[in-house]
Amino acid sequence: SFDEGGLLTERRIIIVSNRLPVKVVINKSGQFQLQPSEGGLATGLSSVYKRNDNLWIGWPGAFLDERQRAQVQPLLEAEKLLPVYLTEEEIAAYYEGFSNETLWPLYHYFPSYTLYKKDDWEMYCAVNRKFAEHVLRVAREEDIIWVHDYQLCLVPELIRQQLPNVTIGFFQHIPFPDFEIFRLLPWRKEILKGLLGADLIGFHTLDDTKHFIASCSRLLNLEVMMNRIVVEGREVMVDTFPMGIDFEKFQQWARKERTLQNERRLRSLVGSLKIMISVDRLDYSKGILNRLEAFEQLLDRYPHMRGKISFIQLVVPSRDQVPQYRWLKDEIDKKVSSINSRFSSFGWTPIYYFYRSFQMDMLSALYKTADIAMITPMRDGMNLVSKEYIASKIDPRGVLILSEMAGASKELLHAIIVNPNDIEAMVDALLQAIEMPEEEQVYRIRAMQEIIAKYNVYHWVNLFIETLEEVKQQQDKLTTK
Ligand code: ADQ
Repeated sequence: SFDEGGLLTERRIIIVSNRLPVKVVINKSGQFQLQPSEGGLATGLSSVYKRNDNLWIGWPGAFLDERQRAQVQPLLEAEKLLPVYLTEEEIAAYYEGFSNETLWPLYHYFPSYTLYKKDDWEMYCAVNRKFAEHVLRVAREEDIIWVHDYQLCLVPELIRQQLPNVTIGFFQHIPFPDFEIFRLLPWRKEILKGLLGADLIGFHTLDDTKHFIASCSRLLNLEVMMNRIVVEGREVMVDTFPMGIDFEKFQQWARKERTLQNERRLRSLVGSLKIMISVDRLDYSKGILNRLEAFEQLLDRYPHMRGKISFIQLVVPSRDQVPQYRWLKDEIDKKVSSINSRFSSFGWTPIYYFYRSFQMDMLSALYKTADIAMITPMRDGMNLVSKEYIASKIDPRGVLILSEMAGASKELLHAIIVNPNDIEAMVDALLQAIEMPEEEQVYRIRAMQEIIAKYNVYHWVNLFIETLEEVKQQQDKLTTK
C-alpha cells in the first residue's frame, strides 16, 4: 500500500517550488520561528523532503535583511529547507505580476483579466534564473529534481543546460489551457521550451495533458508520439497525475476531541437548519459570486426554503494586493449584505460569511456539520477542498455539489456535477441536494471515499516519482543503443 513509508527510490530528491512549506514568523519574544503550512502540497511532500538527504528549495515568504537571514538560515537548514530570498521588487513583478496577473488568469480562462507586461516577464525570467542557480549550487547529475507549478516554468530548461543528464520532473497544479487561449501569451514559446527541459511533465487532468501536447506540436512543430514529445533527440513524457489528499489525516481530524467540541457547539447553534458550506481562497476562479447568485435565486423562487437553510461561506484572504482581487472582495461584501438584508428574519441568517483562515479542528467540524458542500469554481486545476469534505465524513451523510470545471469532477463522479455559469442548474442542484434521501447520500459518499482513500497524496507522489525514473531509464536505453 502507499503510505508515508512507501517511497521506493534511493536517489536524492530536490523539491523546488515558489514557496517553502513553512512561513518565517517572529514570535512574542522577538525571535524568528518557522510555522509549518497546512497546504496539500506541504503535507504530501513533507514525507519526501524529510527523508534521507532530500531537500526543498523555495522562498520562505518574508522579506529579510542580511542580519535577519543569518538568524533564519540555521532554522531552515535544520529542516532541510534551502531558502531563495526575494526582494519586494522581485515579488511584485515575478509573483504578483507575471505569475498572478498573467499566467494565472490566462490559464483559468480569464483572458480579459490577463496583463501582458514586458517588465514583469523579464523579472519572471530573472527570478527563474535565480531559482535555477540555487538548485545548481547543490544538485548533482544523479539527483531527482522535482519542480512545482506555473511560477517556475523556465527552471527545468535552465537546469538542463548545466546538467544535461540530470532527472527533472515538473508538475503543474493549475490547468493548462486550450491552444487558442495559450497562444495569446506573447512568451508562449519560451514557456513551452522552459518546461520541456523536464523529462516528465505532469498535470491533474487528461484535458490539461492534451492541451499541453497540442500547444507543443502547433507552436514548436515538435514530433509527438502519443504522450511523448521529441526535443532535440530527447524524449519528454507528458502525463496525467490527479493529486490526492492525506485521507487518513482528515479522518483522524474528524475524530479529535477539539473537533468534536466544535461540532457540538455548531450543532447547538444551527439546530434543525440545513447547512451548506463553501471554502475557497479569495479568487475569481473559484466562482464565489455565481454561487451567491444561485443561493439568492433559491431563496427568491422557493420561499419555503427561507428559514430552512443557511449558507456558511469561508474565504481565505489571498493576493489582496492585486486590483481584481480587491474588486472581488468588495463585490462579495456587497452581495452577501444585500442577500442578508433582503431575506434575514429574527432567528434566521441566510449567509454566514467569514473572510479569514480557519484552524483544522474548526474546518473539520464545519465539513462534518455541513449537509451540503457547494464547490463550484469557474475553473480549478484539481480542488482539494471537495476531497477534504468527503474525507471528513466519518458519518457518511452529506451531499457534494461540484463544478464540472474542477479537475476533481473527473474523479468524484458521485457528486452532483454542475456548470457554474448555469445558475438555473445550480439552483436545481441545491434542491436535489436538500431533498436527497439518506441512503443515496451514504451510497455516494462511500463511493467517493473509496477513490479518495486509494488515490491519496502519497500514491500521487510515488506514482509521479516512479514514472519519472522509468522515463529516465528508457531515455538512457535509447541513447546507449
Ligand atoms: P488552491 O487554488 O489553493 O490550490 P485547493 O486545491 O482547493 O485550491 O486548496 C486550498 C487549500 O486551502 C485546501 O487544502 C483547504 O483546506 C485550505 N483552506 C481553504 N480555505 C481555508 C480556510 N478558511 N482556512 C484554512 N484552510 C483553508 C492549487 C490549485 C488547485 C489544486 C491545488 C493542488 O488552484 O486546483 O487542487 O493547487 O494542486
